[in-house]
Amino acid sequence: MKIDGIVLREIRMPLVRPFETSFGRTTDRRILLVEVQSEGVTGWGECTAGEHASFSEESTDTAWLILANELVPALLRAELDSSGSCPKALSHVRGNRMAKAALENAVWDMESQQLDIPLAEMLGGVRKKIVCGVSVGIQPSVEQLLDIVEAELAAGYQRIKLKCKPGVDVDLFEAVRKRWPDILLSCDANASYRLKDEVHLRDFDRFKLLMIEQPLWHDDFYFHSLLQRQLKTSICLDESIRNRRDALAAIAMESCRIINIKLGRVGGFSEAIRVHNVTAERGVPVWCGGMLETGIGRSHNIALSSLENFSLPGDVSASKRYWEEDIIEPAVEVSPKGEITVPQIAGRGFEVKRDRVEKLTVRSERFHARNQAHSQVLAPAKARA
Ligand code: OSB
Ligand code: MG
Repeated sequence: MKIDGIVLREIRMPLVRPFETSFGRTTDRRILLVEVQSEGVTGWGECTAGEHASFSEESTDTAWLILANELVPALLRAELDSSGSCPKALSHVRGNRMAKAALENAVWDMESQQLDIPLAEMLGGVRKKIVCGVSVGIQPSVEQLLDIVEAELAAGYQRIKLKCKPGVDVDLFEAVRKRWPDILLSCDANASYRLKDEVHLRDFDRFKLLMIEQPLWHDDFYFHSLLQRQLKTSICLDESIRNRRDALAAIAMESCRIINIKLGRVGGFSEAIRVHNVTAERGVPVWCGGMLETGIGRSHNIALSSLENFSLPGDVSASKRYWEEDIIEPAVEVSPKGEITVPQIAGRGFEVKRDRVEKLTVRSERFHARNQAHSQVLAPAKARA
């Protein structure tokens, strides 16, 4: 597999509405995109690191640094025989999984086009349609939350996940359950509770939630296992699961009964497939998480969600929930039944709108294969401001 060049770029895009979690509020995204070029074909990757190192240790800026200084040069030096050999080529760098995923996923994207098969098929996907849920951020009032839930249910979404934190939890569940007693409902605490909250978390059981996502520390298994014993509601781990071994540990310790797989958080498609396979073998259902991605990351999430054990509705939803205008064509759409059709054409199945990407770019850097000379191209000062 011959890689001719790699381009890193940062684009800026405002969200259609702010997204608030227990760790902060996002209004404008700074997104790092990776382009891998090989024999006339371009594969795209999207880094899911946030603007701040709050969800994980990575941010847009740390990912840029590690890609430019370590990962891109290493990949250009490596002799790859397939996308699956990327992790080995990058293994001398510890952590930085979101940066690695952006690069590795671009290679998968590229290879699926060269092999002329759908990306989903290349990953081993079997589902023709994926089931969609939504993640609803913390709202200024319960009334506003109810309006959003009503609109999402009317749009067909099959599961509603409410972001919560200490002080913003049971009131929301009570209001939503009163109006919709039977919907699939879950919550995501993003690591905001502590062991002293155990009695309070036990009280969540009365809302018949499908799961409580990451109630305790972002890096914990043991205390989640103690908590899970005290709860009827299933715990789902997100932040804690970085790789297949973590999934094995969490399952063995009974820290959770459901796992959320995020491509960036586990370091790319290769590790995501390994986590998927080990959960499938052990009968633990999974679903695909989201990180406010543009259409590039979104299309990769769709391909991943086509694997067999993605049996619960994921956080992969329509482009228009996040963007006025996405950077892919067509935009990701969700049917009135709350499903996305997995593209059956070669590659990711959505064209990247290059003109739009160029317009949104605030910085870019190009790396060439042979001598690794690279050029830095800055957008006009106006775009950067
Ligand atoms: O924990 O799932 C999370 C967004 C940013 C950081 C963490 C999370 C999220 C989401 C967004 O829930 C889900 C989406 O992209 O639709
Ligand atoms: Mg989560």
